[in-house]
Amino acid sequence: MKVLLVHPSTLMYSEIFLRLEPLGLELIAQSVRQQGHEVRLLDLQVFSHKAYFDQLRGFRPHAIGFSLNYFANVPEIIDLAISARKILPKSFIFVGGHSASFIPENILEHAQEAVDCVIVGEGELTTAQVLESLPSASFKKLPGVVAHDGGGPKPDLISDMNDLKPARDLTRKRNKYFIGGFDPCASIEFARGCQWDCSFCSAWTFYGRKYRTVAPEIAAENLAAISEPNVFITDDVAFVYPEQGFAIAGEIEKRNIRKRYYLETRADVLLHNPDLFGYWRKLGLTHVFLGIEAIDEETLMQFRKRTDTDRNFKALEAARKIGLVVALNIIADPDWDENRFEAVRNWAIKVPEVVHLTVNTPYPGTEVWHKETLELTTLDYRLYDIQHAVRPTRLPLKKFYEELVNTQGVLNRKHLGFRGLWDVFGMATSLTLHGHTNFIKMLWKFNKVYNPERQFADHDREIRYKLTPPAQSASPPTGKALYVHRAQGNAAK
Ligand code: B12
Ligand code: SF4
Repeated sequence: MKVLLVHPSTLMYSEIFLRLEPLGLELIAQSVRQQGHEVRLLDLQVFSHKAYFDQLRGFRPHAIGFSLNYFANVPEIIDLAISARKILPKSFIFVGGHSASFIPENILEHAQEAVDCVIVGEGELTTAQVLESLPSASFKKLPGVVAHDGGGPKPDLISDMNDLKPARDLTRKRNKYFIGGFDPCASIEFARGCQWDCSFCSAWTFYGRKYRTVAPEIAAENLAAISEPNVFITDDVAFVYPEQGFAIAGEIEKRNIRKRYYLETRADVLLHNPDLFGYWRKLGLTHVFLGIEAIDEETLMQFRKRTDTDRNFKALEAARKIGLVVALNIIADPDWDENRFEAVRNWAIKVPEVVHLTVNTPYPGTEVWHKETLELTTLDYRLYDIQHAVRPTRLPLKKFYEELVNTQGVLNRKHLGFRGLWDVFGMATSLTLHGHTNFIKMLWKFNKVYNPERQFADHDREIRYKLTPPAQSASPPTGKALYVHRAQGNAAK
């Protein structure tokens, strides 16, 4: 069978900082290829819609799968599926991915007969099973499948992550993938899932609070197979088990692998393991993203972050001592007024870390989505990208965007101050000489992309597909009721 796997376009707001390889889709491509199917992967972050239509007409796939990790991409994917159905009426069309897993029925409803099924949860196993069962309708009973007139039970989590290998050879123009100065950059997975349960996050509901790791030798082998000099580790929280971090580091040293690494982890994981992060610093870890989220206790409690400001600030100190560049995120609440934005600006300017500011956005799949008090001002999927306010703002909406963009601009310029400019200029010159221009293009795009007028105007666009708001309930679902997979957790307390 000929199979085309498609990743949607980037959204402007994230494109300026990074564009990362579609690792999930590469893993699915590999598992399907192992079944003997002929697979092509098209990443619309890099290629145009014209390339998509060329593939439909030239390759004429029997099955077309879309990766829907982000709600903001729902309208684009529905439209692409509808076009595919018109051009290839007999092809099997399916959708999967992180966000798709929380709203499968809504996707089927929007797309009508253009989408045959949604595959919820991890896609490697189920996709291969579904394609294997075609053309019979028995796929509708498989675990993880949601179809128009049927569906199987919740899927199980994949039991062994060591067998998973991404088909990196299927992504073309790989030099387009970058994150900041990591240009070009590949992605790798050392672990899946998260044991914590922050109220605004869907990582734990997707993976059921289970943390699974790749064996150290396999992780190092996978790393050695990457040709790019820079690597983004996709784990939601890297090195929850420090012994895994030490063992992978040992294997890297043994194999003399030399690369630069960027990873995400929690402040308390870093704080408890300075030796581990120091070891990784020596091996090439330079950038760490810490999910700090707030600079006051009350908000951290409200997010159920299970850490406190003291530990967060101590973690920042520890990272500075190790010599890591730390990027952190603060969540701006629609309830913020000018004073609150100013307080965050003042704090962020003083600390040496790279500070990002995003908007508190309730998502399907998170606990806050089901809160009784949830009031939404828009059901436009495209605005659920954490750069727009989808709940009522205390300030007039336009003023809220002015404060937000002004604060983001101040934070961005902070890193382009004298010392920053010097570093960036040096890095930019070296990257230009080496022909890597993604990062340089990004530096000049900020004002074009982050613009309060534009963000405000985004609310007036015509809405063709509407997000379904959560059902109001006196006892909203919590904990395991929110899991995508069958419960198997090893949750953190
Ligand atoms: C890299 C990344 C990005 C990259 C995307 C790169 C890319 N091309 O995929 C960028 C930077 C663009 C990005 C942006 C954002 N991201 Co992001 N991102 C991640 C991250 C860290 C890793 C993704 C990854 O590669 N995972 C590893 C692969 C193997 O997993 P996967 O992609 O989920 O694929 C599996 C399944 O989803 C499924 N699947 C995927 N595709 C398909 C397709 C088919 C057909 C099928 C059947 C199955 C299937 O099977 C795969 C294998 O099991 C995840 C966290 C994480 N650990 O997953 C967050 C994460 C997915 N992002 C998240 C968020 C919130 C965002 C942003 C809103 C904000 C932000 N600052 O991160 C923006 C949204 C942009 C937008 N368009 O609206 C959230 C969840 C989003 C949600 N609920 O909608 C996550 C879970 C992080 C978190 N803990 O909150 N992100
Ligand atoms: S620790 Fe991070 S990944 Fe885990 S639930 Fe909280 S925000 Fe999500």
